[in-house]
Amino acid sequence: MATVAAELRKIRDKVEAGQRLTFEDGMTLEASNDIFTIGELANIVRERYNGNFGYYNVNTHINPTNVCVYKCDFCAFRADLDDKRAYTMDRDQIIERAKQAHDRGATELHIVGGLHHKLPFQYYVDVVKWVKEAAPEIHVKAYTGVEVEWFVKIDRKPIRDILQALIDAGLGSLPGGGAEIFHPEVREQICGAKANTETWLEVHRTAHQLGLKSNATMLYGHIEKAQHRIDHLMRLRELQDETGGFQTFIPLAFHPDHSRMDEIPKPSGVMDLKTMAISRLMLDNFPHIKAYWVMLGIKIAQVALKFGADDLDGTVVHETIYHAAGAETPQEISVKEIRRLIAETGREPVERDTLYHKVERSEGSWRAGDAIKVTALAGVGR
Ligand code: V47
Ligand code: SF4
Repeated sequence: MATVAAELRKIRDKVEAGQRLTFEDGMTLEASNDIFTIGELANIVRERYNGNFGYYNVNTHINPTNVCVYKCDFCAFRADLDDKRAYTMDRDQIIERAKQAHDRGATELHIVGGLHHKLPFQYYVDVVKWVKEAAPEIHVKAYTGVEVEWFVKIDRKPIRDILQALIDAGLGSLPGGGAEIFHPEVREQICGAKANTETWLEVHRTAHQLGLKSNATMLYGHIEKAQHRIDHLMRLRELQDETGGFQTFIPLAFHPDHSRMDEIPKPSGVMDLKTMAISRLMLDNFPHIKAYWVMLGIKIAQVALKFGADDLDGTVVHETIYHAAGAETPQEISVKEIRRLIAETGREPVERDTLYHKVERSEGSWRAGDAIKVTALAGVGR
C-alpha cells in the first residue's frame, strides 16, 4: 500500500503536467491532512486560470419571499405560509431595493428565495421585470435550479420555456444554489422533496444551451462524507465538459443554527480550506472558485485566496439565508475593505461584473469593460 504522502507526490506530478485527477485522487486528497501541499497544488491551478487577480463585485441580494413549500433540514430561512416571520415582497419593495442597489453602484442583483405555495410563476417573472425597469443596467442573477424546477411544476411548461420567459424578462444568469449534495444517499436525507440531481443538472444544461452562464455550489460540513463531496465535484465536471457554461464554483460551509440539523458542529477552518483547494483541483474545467466571505467568515475567505479561490464575491447587502442560520459576518463590507483584504494576500484586486468583465468606474457611474484576460500564463485550465 502506497502511503498518502507517496500518493500526494503522484498527484503533484499530475497537477504540474496539467493532467486530470481521478475520483481516487480526490479521495487521497480528502484523506490527507497536509493542507499546505493541497493548498500549494490548488494554487498552481488557480494561478493558471486567474494569474494573480483577486476578484470581487458590488452586489445586493433580494430574497423576494421566505415562504417555502419544502423543508430542507439545513434551512433556517424558510417559513410556513402562516408563520409570523413569513413575508413576500411586493412590486414597490422590489423596485425600492433595486433602486437602492443601483444608487450604491451595484452591478448585480442576486435574487433567490422560497417556493411559495400560492404565488404564480408570473410573480417571479415580474420580479425580474420590476428590477430591470428600476435599474436596466443591473445584471440579474436569479433563481436556482430548484426554483426553476418549481416553476416547471406550477406553470406546467418545460424547463426551456420557463428559462426563455425569464430571459425575455431580463434574466442575465443563474446562481449556483440548490445543488447541496448530489449523491442520493445524502440528498434524500437532507432535502429529498425538492429537485433531484438529474433535474438540477438538466436546468443548468438547458440554461447553457440557451446561452446563459451559471454557477454551481456544494453544501458541505453536515452529514456528507468525503466520497459524496468528490462525487458531487465529478458530476459538475462532467456537465462542464459537455456545455462549458459554468463560470464559478462556490463551496458553501454549513451553518447549523436554527436549522433541523443544529446538533452538527460548524465545519472547521481546516475543512473549509481543504474543501476549497480540493474543489479547485477536481474542477479543472471551471474558470473560477469563489470564497463566499458571508459564510466562510472574512478571515478564512481571505486565506482561501491562497488555497485555490480567486474570487471573494460581493460587497453584499441584505443577505438573509446564512444570517438566519447564525452567520456572524456583517451584512456588508466596503469596497475599500474588500480590496484591502485581497491586496494583503499579495493579489491584485479587480472589480468584475457578473460575467467577469473588468468594471471601470468614474464619478457616480460604472461601465463593464473588456473580459478579464490572464496574460501571465498561456493556456487556461488543464
Ligand atoms: O442552496 C441554505 C445554502 C444556498 C444554509 O451563485 C445554507 O454566486 C449553509 O447558492 N448553511 C443559497 N448553507 C446560496 C447560494 C449562493 C451564495 C453565494 C453566491 C452564489 C452564486 C450562490 O445556501 C442554498 C443552500 O445550499 N444554504 N441554508 C445553511 N444553514
Ligand atoms: Fe425552501 Fe430553499 Fe430553504 Fe429548501 S433551502 S427549504 S427549497 S428555501
